[in-house]
Amino acid sequence: IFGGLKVSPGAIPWQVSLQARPSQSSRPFSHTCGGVLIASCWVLTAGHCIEPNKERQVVMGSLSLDPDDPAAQVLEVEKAIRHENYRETPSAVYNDIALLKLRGANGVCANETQFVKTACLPTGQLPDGMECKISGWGATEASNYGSSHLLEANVLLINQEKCNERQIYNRVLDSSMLCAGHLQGGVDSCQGDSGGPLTCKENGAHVVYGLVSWGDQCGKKNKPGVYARVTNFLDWINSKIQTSP
Ligand code: 4AZ
Repeated sequence: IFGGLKVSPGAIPWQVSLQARPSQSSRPFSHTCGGVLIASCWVLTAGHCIEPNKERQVVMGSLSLDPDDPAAQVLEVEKAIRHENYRETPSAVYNDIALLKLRGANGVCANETQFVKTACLPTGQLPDGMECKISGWGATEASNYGSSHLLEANVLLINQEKCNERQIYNRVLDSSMLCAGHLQGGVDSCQGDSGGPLTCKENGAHVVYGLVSWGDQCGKKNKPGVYARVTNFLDWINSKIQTSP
């Protein structure tokens, strides 16, 4: 997160760290992306966070990602489901969404605590200009290597036609994306935040309105962050969760 502040314990309890290592290796898992807990056994993340031939785990409840943190919960990923129409081109990433099914017993995976809770799914579009929140352990204005403490920042929802103007993203955005940030620059998501939450308040509930997806670098003027537009994928999410054995 560029231009962020440290998150207080329990303030963003749906934030997870998606960690990966090559399959069949005994190497330690390392943070690769963010994610959002939406049910005890389900995490939303970005499609581009799902590389093949990886073993994955998620860590939640810990701001420092220290596995010895007594509040940390570490869960194995049983299955990763990337959107069928996920597509990467040199100019954009389309349908950049995936679901992770966690391994558990009897429908229980993550345990709800003060530090681990689910975010709600949105029910409709929210207004341009609304203030929402992003968070992650990704790169900062001070370090390309990311932050050891979870950071957050406030961003504004940006009108889609405005964000598609020539001096911004020049017509590459489609309905699977939304822009949020500050057109003057300075506050933004960045590499390593991908898949993590853009949450907004809808009728008093925290809803995951976007997932960190891409952008032209980080924190630049007229280059706001681009997020997967979760309202575009509600049927997809519900169908995958319902039909998963
Ligand atoms: C990335 O490289 C990335 N400023 C993520 C988010 C943004 C830019 C790049 C948005 O994963």
